[in-house]
Amino acid sequence: MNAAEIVKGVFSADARAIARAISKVENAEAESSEIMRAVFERSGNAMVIGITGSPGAGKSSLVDKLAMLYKEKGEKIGIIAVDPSSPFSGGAILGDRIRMSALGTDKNIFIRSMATRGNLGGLARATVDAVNILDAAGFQKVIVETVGVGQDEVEIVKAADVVVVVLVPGMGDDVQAIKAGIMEIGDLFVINKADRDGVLKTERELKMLLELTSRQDGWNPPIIKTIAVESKGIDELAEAISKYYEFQKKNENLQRRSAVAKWRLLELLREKLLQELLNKNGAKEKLDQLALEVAQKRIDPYSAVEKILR
Ligand SMILES: Nc1nc2c(ncn2[C@@H]2O[C@H](COP(=O)(O)OP(=O)(O)OP(=O)(O)O)[C@@H](O)[C@H]2O)c(=O)[nH]1
Ligand SMILES: [Mg+2]
Repeated sequence: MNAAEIVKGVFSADARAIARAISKVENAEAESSEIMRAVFERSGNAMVIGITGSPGAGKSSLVDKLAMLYKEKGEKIGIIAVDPSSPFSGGAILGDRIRMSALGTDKNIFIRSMATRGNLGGLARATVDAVNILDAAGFQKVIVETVGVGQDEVEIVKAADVVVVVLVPGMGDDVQAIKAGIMEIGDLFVINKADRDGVLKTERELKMLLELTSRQDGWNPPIIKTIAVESKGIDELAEAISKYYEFQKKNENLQRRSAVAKWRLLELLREKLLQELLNKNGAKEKLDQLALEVAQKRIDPYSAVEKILR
C-alpha cells in the first residue's frame, strides 16, 4: 500500500489501512507526512478522551466498560493504549488482554497499543497522530489510556478533549498521582475500586485538593465513584464526560488548543531536525564513534555533540 492507498483506506475506515497508517507514523517513515496532511483536513470530529492514573488503578477496565457503553449506542470507538514500558513487545501484553475481552473482535472497535520504537523518541507525537488517524477514519470516540507517569504521558493526555484521572481508595496512590503532576490536568476524577475501604476518605482528600486550585475556565471537576469490574458508575462517568465535552466546546479554549499545537510542532521539529542531522553522510558512524570515546572518557558529551553539529 502506498501513502495514497493508505489514506483512501483510512477514510473508508478499513482496519488494515488504519493499522498501516499508525505504523507509518509510529516508525516516522517518509510517507507519514503525506498521510498526516490528508488526515489533518478530515480530523476534528471525534471526542477524544484521555484516561490516566497510577498503574493498576483500573484504567483498562474502565476503558473496556466505556467502550461497551458507546458501542451499544451504535458508535465506533478507537482505543489507544500507550505502553512505554514494553518497547520490545510493542505493548502486546496489554493489547492482547483487551483483545481477549468481549470487545476485541468487534469491527466497530479498533484497539492499538503504542510503545517506544527507534531511538529518536517520538512516542507522544506518534500517539497524537494515531488519534488523528482514528478521528479522520470516522470513529466518534477515541479513548487514549496512559499510565500517568512521565512528561510524555502528561502531554499525550493533555491533547485530549476530556481528561479523566483515575484514582483508587488509599492515600498512597493519591500522593503518587499528585507527584506525577496529573492532578492539574484532570477535567474529571474517578475513584475506581469503590468496593474497597477508604472511598469516602479519598473523596474528602480529593475534594480538599480540588478546592485549593481554581481553573481559569471556571469548571469544577466532578468526582465519580466507579467499580469497573462490576460495571458500576459507568453511566455516570459517560455522562460527566459528555458534560465536560459540551462545556469546553461552548467555551472554545483557543489557548489550550494552541498550547497543544505548539507542543506538537516542537516535538515534530525536534524529531525532524534530529533525523535530518543523523541522515547526513557518515553522521551515524560518527555518533557511534563518539559514543565509544565518551564511554572511554576520552571526550565529554558536550564537546562530542559540538563535533556532531559541526
Ligand atoms: N476490586 C476491584 N478491582 C478492580 C476494579 N477495577 C479494576 N480492578 C482490577 O484491578 C486490576 C488492574 O486493572 P486494570 O484495568 O488492568 O488497571 P490499569 O490501570 O489499566 O493497569 P495498567 O494499565 O497496568 O496501569 C485488575 O485485576 C482488575 O480486575 C474495581 O472497581 N474493583
Ligand atoms: Mg491498563
